[in-house]
Amino acid sequence: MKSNTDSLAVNSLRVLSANMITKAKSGHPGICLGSAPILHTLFTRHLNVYAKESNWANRDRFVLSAGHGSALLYSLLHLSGFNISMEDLANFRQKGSLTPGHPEFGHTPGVEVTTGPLGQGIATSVGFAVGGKYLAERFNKKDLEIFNFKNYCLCGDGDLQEGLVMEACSLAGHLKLNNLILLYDSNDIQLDGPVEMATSDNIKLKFEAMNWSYLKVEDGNDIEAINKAIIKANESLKPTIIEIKTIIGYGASKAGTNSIHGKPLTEDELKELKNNLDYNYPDFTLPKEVKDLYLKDVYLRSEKKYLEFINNLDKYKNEYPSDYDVLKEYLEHKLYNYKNIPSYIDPISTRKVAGQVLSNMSEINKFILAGSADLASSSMIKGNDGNYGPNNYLGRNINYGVREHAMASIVNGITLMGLYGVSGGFFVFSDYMKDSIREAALMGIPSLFIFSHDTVCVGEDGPTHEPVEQLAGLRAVPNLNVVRPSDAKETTYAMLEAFKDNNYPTVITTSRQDLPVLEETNYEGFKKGGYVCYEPKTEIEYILISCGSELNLAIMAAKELEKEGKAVRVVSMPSQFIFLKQSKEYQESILPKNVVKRLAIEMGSTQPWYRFANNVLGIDSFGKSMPIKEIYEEYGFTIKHIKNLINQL
Ligand SMILES: Cc1ncc(C[n+]2csc(CCOP(=O)(O)OP(=O)(O)O)c2C)c(N)n1
Ligand SMILES: [Mg+2]
Repeated sequence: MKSNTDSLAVNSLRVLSANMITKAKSGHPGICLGSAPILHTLFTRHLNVYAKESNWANRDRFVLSAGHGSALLYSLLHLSGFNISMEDLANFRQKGSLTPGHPEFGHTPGVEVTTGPLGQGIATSVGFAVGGKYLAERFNKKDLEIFNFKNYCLCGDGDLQEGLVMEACSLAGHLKLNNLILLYDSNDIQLDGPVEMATSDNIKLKFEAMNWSYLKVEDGNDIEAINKAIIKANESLKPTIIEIKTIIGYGASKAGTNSIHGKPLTEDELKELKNNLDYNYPDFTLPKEVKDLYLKDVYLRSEKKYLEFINNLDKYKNEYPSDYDVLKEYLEHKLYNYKNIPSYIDPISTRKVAGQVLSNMSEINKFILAGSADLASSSMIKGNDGNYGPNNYLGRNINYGVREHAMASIVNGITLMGLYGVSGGFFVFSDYMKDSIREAALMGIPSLFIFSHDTVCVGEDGPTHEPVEQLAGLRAVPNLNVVRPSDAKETTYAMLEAFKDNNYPTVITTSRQDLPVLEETNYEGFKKGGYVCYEPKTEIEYILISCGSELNLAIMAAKELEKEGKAVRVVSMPSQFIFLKQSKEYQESILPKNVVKRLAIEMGSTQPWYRFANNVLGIDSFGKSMPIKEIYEEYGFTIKHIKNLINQL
């Protein structure tokens, strides 16, 4: 039953969040005031999050997709015992604080996903739900459940307008992910004004059409009704959206209007808020009964769940020792020793190699969940053990359908679960996935995005299908490893490196066409991002830098030039990101300052190469539809043209 303490707690959350925002002189009070009762109900009555062991594997996940409500999330985490002090709350949005403008994974304890770009939180939650179902199916026994956590996500009107969300929720409904509950803060207002100016969707019909359950709570201050809806949602066989009607900025004088969305309350408005809520505690303090309530109903209630989990692990160890060994691999995030990787001699496309290596790795590593955006047979990226779905949550191939953006966010969710998320698609369509890839880089998680058809050599399909500027764009993303392997060997190395516990995501691009397996490529060099793969017999005068399908061309050109008396070193640079992490001495040894006659060669935008070479043979226009045979000539990627360019230096 709702108690006076519940009301007091909700108002404490409201006033504390509003105070944080006013003190910071920036933030979003509207959602904090409006949705405080929703999250109070969730945290105190449902969510199992144990601050002392904040990463325990069976915790419920809560994601604030409406990341602009960060002040409310931090207040809740503080009350729930996470290591966020009242001083941290008072430092909201300040330089170096634990409480940045939007929630940042890995920065603030209890934050499960970096949110702020609307829609990302929901789509990543779908990835959590996918991972949760897989883990439950793999490990749970009839009499002993190890994984039964739920994934809750709070979203606003804006989240639901994002195309990404429609992709992700459509897939979640199809997969019957009933461990996913979306709490929709439905206040009919967004940044620019009333929601009706931009949408007239019927959310109920929309979600039901996607195979979701829909529940509605008419009064967002009615804790009992919210509680009942969450209980009901937990019984559904489908994912559930609970639309909860709230008033943006509840309690403030500008409540119900968009002017409260993102503008701090003035000191006078704060006073008014406290009056309206009949709340009389000093700023940045919390009533003792509220603290006690959270201690009892969040911390201690969750502690019980945690201890139950630990106890279950013990039982599992005794009763199912061989399964326990696998469980331990998951819990300890074991790094695998892949011994069954094929080796290659004959020319082969690197997309094929990536697919084969992935499949071999997946035989050993049971935690790889891979899938393509309806391009498994083209990108060659496919998970093992059949298709993932309601009849087989152990299947590790996820048919994402043509939903690239959601695929990338779901890969992030899977990866955040401690599993290995891998996606496949056409490189040109990486643009659709860009913000999700950026999120992975920002969070510093080892998501793996593999893209085939990496240059204009796609050929007949023409410019719509031919990436040109994508390498430049992705290489500009901080903390993202973009790898463009040149042959089967480097592709294998790229895969092996991507499955380490890196604190960055990896993009691997692969070729559509067959490429020779090069004598000159090697793992030790590859690990440095750039290395000498061909060295002339006399003192070097020129350097060719290349990667991907063009490396072989560079080596052949260097060999011919050598015959003509020109000493040309060839540097294979599959990853600029890794190369730039090496010591200055190493970089200098590969690209000595005194050798200024350099040419970089890549079938893509010239832009990324000018930091390494003054001259670049690239492609700065869109591609063209034509058979592959004519492409090399068309764009000047021939030994003859490279020789001419070198001769002009
Ligand atoms: C992808 C993206 N586009 C735009 C924004 C900027 N933005 C933040 S909140 C918001 C309004 C969202 O409306 P709603 O979800 O209804 O939030 P409310 O105003 O109810 O708090 C916008 C446009 C963003 N954070 N992410
Ligand atoms: Mg809204």
